[in-house]
Amino acid sequence: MHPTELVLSPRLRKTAFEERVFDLGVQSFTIYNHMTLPVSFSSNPDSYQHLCEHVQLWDVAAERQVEVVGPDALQLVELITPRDISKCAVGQCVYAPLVDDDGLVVNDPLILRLAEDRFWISIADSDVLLWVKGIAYGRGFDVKVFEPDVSPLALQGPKANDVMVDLLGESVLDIRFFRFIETEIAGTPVVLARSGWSGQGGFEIYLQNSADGLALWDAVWQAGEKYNIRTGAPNLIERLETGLKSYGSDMSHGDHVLECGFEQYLNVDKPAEYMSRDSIARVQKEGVKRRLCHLIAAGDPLPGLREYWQVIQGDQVVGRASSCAWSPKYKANLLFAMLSIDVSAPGAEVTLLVGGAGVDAVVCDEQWN
Ligand code: THG
Repeated sequence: MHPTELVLSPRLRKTAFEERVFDLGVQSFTIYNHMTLPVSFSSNPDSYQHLCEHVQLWDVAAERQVEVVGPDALQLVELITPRDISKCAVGQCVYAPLVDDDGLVVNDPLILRLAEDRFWISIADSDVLLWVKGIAYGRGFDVKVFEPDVSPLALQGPKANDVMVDLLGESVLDIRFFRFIETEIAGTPVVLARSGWSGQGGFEIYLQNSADGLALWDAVWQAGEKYNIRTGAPNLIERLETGLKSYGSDMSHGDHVLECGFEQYLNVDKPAEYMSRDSIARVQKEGVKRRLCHLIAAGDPLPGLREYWQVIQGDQVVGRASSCAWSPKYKANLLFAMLSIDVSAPGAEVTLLVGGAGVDAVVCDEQWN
């Protein structure tokens, strides 16, 4: 790797929590939705171990919100996803891929329903605001589409419940998975959801006024001190073990929604109009040519990826690997890879090309079996 420096200027938006992230010794950032997103404060294995045993507070403000509000809000949100949003209750969030008219994945956000006619699309890394504004204008919808001043913090790990109970009382445990309430922490209004980008459980706290960012951070941090709270970031090892795919790496606008393993999040026969209906029906009929798969490669830890690794079988290129980490739980390298459909069944043996060298790998199911 070539160590280099990221220049921070106003064009690279800062988060509401940046000062604390620097105070706590951030080691690296990535860029996400034109903002900084902390990546590491210690080694990946060290942070993974802590996340699985204790509790971490993450600055995930780069998960921006696109607010859609107004009489046509539901119609607009229905149009951009094959998931049935009419079934999403006020106070609920759903994981709903955004899909264009060619069936290609535009983003894979959570969608929160704040009121019958008000949604937050909590986005991964792509310019959803411009996409949705364009559709609203083109269709003449009676809605407002804008980016509100909202910054999510994630509190993740087995002790997240203890921290939140100390802050807000036992009743926070009544919030079910993927539900949220509106409340206050340290005198600042927040949306508090049972969600987060790890399999370790916890909450997401949506700050609604950047000026209160440090006060909110400090209040949660103080409550976490007796539970050995640390900061951290979405963890590569943990997300591979849990099976969380990252938009822009594992799938992107080049991939059809039916190739990405999203079936359980789609309601392709939903009553509402949506722009990917015809493309999805066509690909369902023809069958998909590729599929996002889980791969295991035994042996020593492989390096990180700067670009996709080719996956071959014999002398044929059969896919691309996009994420890789050595898992302490499975004692092997776990990978996500988009593979040709004829090598996508569990048990298929393939070869990864890592810096010119061949590494054996086996396709497995979504539980890494
Ligand atoms: N939280 C919030 N916004 C986000 C993310 C987040 N925006 C960007 C990105 N992450 C969106 N992608 C995902 C992908 C998976 C999940 C959440 C956001 C997730 N999946 C669970 C799983 O796969 O086990 C559960 C999905 C379900 O059952 O519906 O949590 O993290 N605010």
